[in-house]
Amino acid sequence: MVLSSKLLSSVLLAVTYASLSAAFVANGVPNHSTHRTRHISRELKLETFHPATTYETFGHGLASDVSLDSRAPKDLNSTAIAFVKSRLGLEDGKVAYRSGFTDNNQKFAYVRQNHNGIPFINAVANIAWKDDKVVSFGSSFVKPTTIASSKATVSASSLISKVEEAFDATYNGWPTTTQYLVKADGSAALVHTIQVQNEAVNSWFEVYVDAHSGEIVSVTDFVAEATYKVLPITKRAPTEGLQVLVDPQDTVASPAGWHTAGTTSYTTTQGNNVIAYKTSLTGTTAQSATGLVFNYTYDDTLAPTVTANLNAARVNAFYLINTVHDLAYRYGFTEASYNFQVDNGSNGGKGADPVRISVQDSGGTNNANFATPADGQPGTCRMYVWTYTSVRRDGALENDIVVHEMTHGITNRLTGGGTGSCLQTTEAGGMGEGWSDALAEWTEQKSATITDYVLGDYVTDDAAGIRNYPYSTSTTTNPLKYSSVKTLTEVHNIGEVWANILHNVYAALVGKYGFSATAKTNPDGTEGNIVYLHLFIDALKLQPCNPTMVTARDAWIQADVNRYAGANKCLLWKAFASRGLGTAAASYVDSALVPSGC
Ligand SMILES: *[C@@H]1O[C@H](CO)[C@@H](O)[C@H](O)[C@H]1NC(C)=O
Ligand SMILES: *[C@@H]1O[C@H](CO)[C@@H](O)[C@H](O)[C@H]1NC(C)=O
Ligand SMILES: *[C@@H]1O[C@H](CO)[C@@H](O)[C@H](O)[C@H]1NC(C)=O
Ligand SMILES: *[C@H]1O[C@H](CO)[C@@H](O)[C@H](O)[C@H]1NC(C)=O
Ligand SMILES: [Zn+2]
Repeated sequence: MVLSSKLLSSVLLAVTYASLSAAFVANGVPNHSTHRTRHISRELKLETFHPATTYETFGHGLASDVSLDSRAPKDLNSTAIAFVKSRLGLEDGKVAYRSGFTDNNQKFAYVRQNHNGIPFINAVANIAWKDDKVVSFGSSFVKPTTIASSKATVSASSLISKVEEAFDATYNGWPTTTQYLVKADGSAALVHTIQVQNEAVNSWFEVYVDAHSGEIVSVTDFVAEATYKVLPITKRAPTEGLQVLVDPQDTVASPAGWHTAGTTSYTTTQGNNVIAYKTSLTGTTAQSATGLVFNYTYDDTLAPTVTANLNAARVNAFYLINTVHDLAYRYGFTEASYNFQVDNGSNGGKGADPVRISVQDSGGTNNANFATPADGQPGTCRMYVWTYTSVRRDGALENDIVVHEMTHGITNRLTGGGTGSCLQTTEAGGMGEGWSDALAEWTEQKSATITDYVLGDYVTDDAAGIRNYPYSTSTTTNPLKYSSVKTLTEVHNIGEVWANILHNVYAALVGKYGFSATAKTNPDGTEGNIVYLHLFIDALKLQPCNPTMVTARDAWIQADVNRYAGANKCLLWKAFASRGLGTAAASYVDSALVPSGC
């Protein structure tokens, strides 16, 4: 017979049963400890829910005066059930034993919540004993607000084809089961579990379908997550520290993930959007462990070419090009608008054109470049090693350089309809350099604070970076104006004028509307950095072939009319005019004028 401390159980009950409301979505942001959003496809997004877990540890073991049941469990099954019933104050039949094992002087048991003989999928508990004393107890048991009838009204077999279609996968024959699933609203649904797989894209799901309504309610994704040790895109250089990122892919932009192109899956730095290699296209980096783990440590005291560093460089380049692919996709650089993908599904545009990024390319030093042929032919990016330091530095490890290069692909494809031939004049080519710096700057922002921006400072080991002035809202720090172009001939120098104008547009928008930290994957917000990137991408599509700063400015103003009903007209004009691109600007003569009414 199990004796429990009434006081202790009621405290535990309060903790355990209060968890459901605390676990709800706060301020529209799903709680990471209980929720996970899974984008299955562009059409299907599931919010999966796991009730909050309480966990207690008891040092050398629960004292026998707290619970007699902490003593030697001979039969794990009945002892575990008795302990949980006692601990949580539950009636008979509410706890079902699942499994357990003994390891020397330790024992482990795993139980599930139960109702009418049907176990719960996501309300579970685990108990551990050492020397036959309970040493820990974890529980996600809940008190559901409502419990569906335990007798299914829709059969599992009648739901299989619906699940296959929704998940683009095939039922794998594993026997279906019927269980309870606690939902985020606190109710317990009766669900059928149906397993589907798609070998081609390496997907394998257990899908939970309501056994009364037939609605798909949740899913377990069995496939290991992809893991990359990289320099996160908001950082600039390895001095800020590489990090292990898990599943950074955005499956709205890359529905099959980053390692599947059409019907072919890879375990290397190759996929639908990019192939990162050295010397030849087969010179990719393989996963360092199964399950798409790319865990290579970069040691910047060693040459870039040592094996681990080369692998880290290819992984970083792969990660960055994919990340820019995904974020640009969210803002409208899609298959139909001539992006870079092997397989473009049925979304228009031409396929067979991923970005090929050649890391530590032997064709040069101290630079990088990006060749953009028309839609349907791969873009080719070459990253070089930089020789300014005694241990040489790798451009693929300075994020702003890789993002700068990838942006050439975006601007060349979006201007003039995917031909890759519409940024050819000196001025348009210069603006191409400017957009590339501006997008690199955008990706590295972390807050609404506007700071001056320098790029290329790691590879050159020079705080001033590779441009003549930092991008700045201060005319003292950066004196460049539209009229500066008159005396400039080199495209990067001209680009600095444009990038600095865009820096001022960015500052004005973020100053007015604030900053979204989730802008890379959520383009729906009203924050300034989101508005900026929408106008940036929209204007590229609107502007003429071989634009000038004047016509590109007009495209921004038009993009704002199209997307925001002109809400930012005066803000934009003022920002452009502050650097000489006012209404009367022409032939590299500045104008500070703004339209009447501004
Ligand atoms: C998330 O849920 C846990 C468990 O209920 C709770 O402790 C935590 O405060 C929640 N976090 C947020 C940000 O709401
Ligand atoms: C646990 O014990 C109960 C009651 O004896 C039994 O019905 C059940 O099958 C056992 N479960 C396992 C997993 O051994
Ligand atoms: C990555 O590798 C290091 C050893 O180099 C190891 O300590 C770490 O656990 C690994 N991380 C992952 C996520 O594989
Ligand atoms: C997209 O790319 C695929 C693969 O190259 C091709 O089969 C398809 O015809 C292309 N166009 C459309 C509209 O999907
Ligand atoms: Zn460039």
